[in-house]
Amino acid sequence: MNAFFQDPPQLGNPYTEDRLLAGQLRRLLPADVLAEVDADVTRFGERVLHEVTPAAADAEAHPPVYVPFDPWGRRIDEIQVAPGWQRLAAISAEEGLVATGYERRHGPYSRLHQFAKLYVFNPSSAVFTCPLAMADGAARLLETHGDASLKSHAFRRLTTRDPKLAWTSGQWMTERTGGSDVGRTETIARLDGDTWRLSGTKWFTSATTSEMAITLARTEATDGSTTAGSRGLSAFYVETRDPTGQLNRIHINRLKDKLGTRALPTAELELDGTPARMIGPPGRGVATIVTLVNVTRLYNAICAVSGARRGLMLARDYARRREAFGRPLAEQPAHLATLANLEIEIAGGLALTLHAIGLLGREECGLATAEEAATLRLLTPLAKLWTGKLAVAVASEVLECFGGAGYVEDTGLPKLLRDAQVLPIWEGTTNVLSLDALRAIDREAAFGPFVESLRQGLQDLSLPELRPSAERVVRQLAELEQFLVAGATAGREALEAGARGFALRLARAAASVLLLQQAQWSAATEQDGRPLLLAERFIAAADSTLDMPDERCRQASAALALDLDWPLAPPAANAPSQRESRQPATAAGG
Ligand code: MFK
Repeated sequence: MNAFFQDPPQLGNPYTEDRLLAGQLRRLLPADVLAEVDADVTRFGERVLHEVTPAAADAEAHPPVYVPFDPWGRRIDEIQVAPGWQRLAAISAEEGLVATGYERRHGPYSRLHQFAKLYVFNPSSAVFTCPLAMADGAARLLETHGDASLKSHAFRRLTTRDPKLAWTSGQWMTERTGGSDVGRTETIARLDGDTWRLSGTKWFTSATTSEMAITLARTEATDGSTTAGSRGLSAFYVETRDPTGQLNRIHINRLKDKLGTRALPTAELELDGTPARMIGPPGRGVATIVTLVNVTRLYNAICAVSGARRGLMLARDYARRREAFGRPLAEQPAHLATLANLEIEIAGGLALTLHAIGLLGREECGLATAEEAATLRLLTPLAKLWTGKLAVAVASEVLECFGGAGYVEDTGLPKLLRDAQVLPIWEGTTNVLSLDALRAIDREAAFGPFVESLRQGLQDLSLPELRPSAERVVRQLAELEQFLVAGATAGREALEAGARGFALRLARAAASVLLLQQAQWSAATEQDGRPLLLAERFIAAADSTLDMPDERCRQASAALALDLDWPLAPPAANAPSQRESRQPATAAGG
C-alpha cells in the first residue's frame, strides 16, 4: 500500500510573515504612525487567519442565489448570500476597512494604513474587497460632489464602523453597448416633477446586494431630445430599496455565471423608473464618476498585488514540504529561480501601488502639490494595468508550482487564477487604461512632472552600488520620452498602437525608481541588502541577457525565493543565512 501523503501548504499571519509590505511601511510612515499601524495590522492579521478565512470559505461554498418569486408567486427579486458573506461585511465595517481612509486619524498616511489592511484582508476575503472598493469610491464621490443631505446620510453609512448602519455601494456603468465605451450608455433619465427617474438595462452590476449605487444615465429634455455620446450623460445616486424594503423599481434579470469571483453577486438589472438624484453637473457624468473609478482602480492594484503575494507565499511554503527527485523543491535551482522571479515582480508591483496610495492620501488631505496630483493621475491607470497583468501571470505560475494539485479544485488553488483573471478586465481593461495614460499625458500634462519626480528620485540615490541600475533606468526614461516625441509626428493611430507597450514600460520604470529608493533606505537604515538585490534584479529583468547563473546568483535566487535575509556586503562572502531567516527554514539555498 502507498503510504505517501503530501502535506498541504500552510499560512501564518499574512502581515507578520510578509517582509515586503512591512519593509515598505517602515520607510513610508513616520515612527509614531508606524507603531500604531504595525500593531493594528498585526492584530488584524490574526483576525484574518481565524475569522475572515472561515467566513470567506462559507461564502465561497454557498455562492449567491437569485430567488425571483416567493413560494406564493409574488415577485421578490431576492439575491440570497451566505452568512459568511454577511460576516465579511460586519468585520469590514468593524475594522474600518473603508472608514480608516476617511477618519484621517493619521492625516495623509491614513490611506496607507487602510490599504495595508486591505492587502492583508483581500486574499482571504472571497473578493469582498469588490463591494468595499465601490463603497470607498462612492464615499469619495459623495465627499467631493455630494450635497449636505447625501453627506449626512449615505456618506456617513459608507464610512461608519457600525456594522448595523454600514452600507456598501454598487457602481453601475456597464451596459450591453459597452463596458469600455461608456459613452454609448442607453439608460435614460427623465424628470418626474422634481425627481429623476432612470430606465434602462445595466448589464454588469457587481455587489448587487448593496444598499446604493452610483450610475450613469442620459438626461432627456422636456421635448424628449437627448445628447449623444458621453457629453449627454450625467451621474446619479440610486438607493436600491425604498423605505419598505422593496426594490426601487429595479428588476433582476439574472445573476452572471462568471469564471471567478463566485461568492460575489453580479447581476443584470432592469431599471424601470428608478428614482435617482443627480450628482455633479449635468452632462458631466463621466468626468464625475471617474472620481469613484480612480479609487476603485487603486483597490484593483492592491488586490492584484496581495493576491499574487498570497499565491507566492503558498508556493514558497509548499516548496519546503514537497520533495521530488530526492530533495525538496526548495533546494532545486530551477524552482528557486522561478520563485525568485515572482518575488521580484511582486516587489515592484507593491512599491508602485503603495506610492500611488501615498499620493492619494496627500491629495485627499489637501497636501499634494500640482506635480504630485499630476503624478497620481498618471500613476493610477499605470498601477492598475500593470498589476492586473502581473496578478494573472503570477497566479498561473503559482498553480504550476503545485503541479497537478494546482489544477484540482478542492486544493483551492485554481480559484487563485480564476479570481485573478478579472483584475485586468473590470475597472478598465489593459488597453483602455493604456489609452487613459495617454489621456492623462495629453489633457493634464502629467508626463513631465511624473518623469521629473522619477529623475529626482534617481539623482537622490547616493549608494554607489545602485549606480549601474540607476543608469539603466535613466536610459529607459529617455526611451519613453523619445516614444512620445516620435508620437507627436507619427500620429494618433501609431501612438495608440504603441500605448500598451509604453504604459507597461513606464510602470516598470517608475517601480524601478521606487525599488531603488527602498534599497537605499534599507541599506542606510537597516543595513539590509535584500531590497538592493530585489531592485537590481527587477531592473535587469527589463533588458536581461541569457547569462549562466553562477554560485552567487543562485544563492541570491534562493534568498529571494525562500524569503531569506541577504546581507549588504561583501556579497560574495555572504551566503543567505537560514538562521537569520524569519521563516522556519527547512531548505538550503540552491
Ligand atoms: C478588487 C477590486 C475591485 C474593484 C471593483 C470592481 C467592480 C467592478 C465594476 C465594474 O467593472 S464598473 C465598470 C468599470 N468601467 C470602466 O472602468 C470604464 C472603462 N472605460 C473608460 O475608462 C473610458 O476611458 C471612459 C469611459 C472614461 C471613456 O469615456 P469618454 O467619455 O469617451 O472619455 P473622455 O471624453 O476622454 O473623458 C470624459 C472626461 O472625463 C474628460 O474630462 P474633460 O471633459 O474635462 O476633458 C476626461 O479627461 C475625464 N476622464 C476620463 N477618465 C478619467 C478622467 N479624468 C480623471 N481620471 C480618469 N481616469
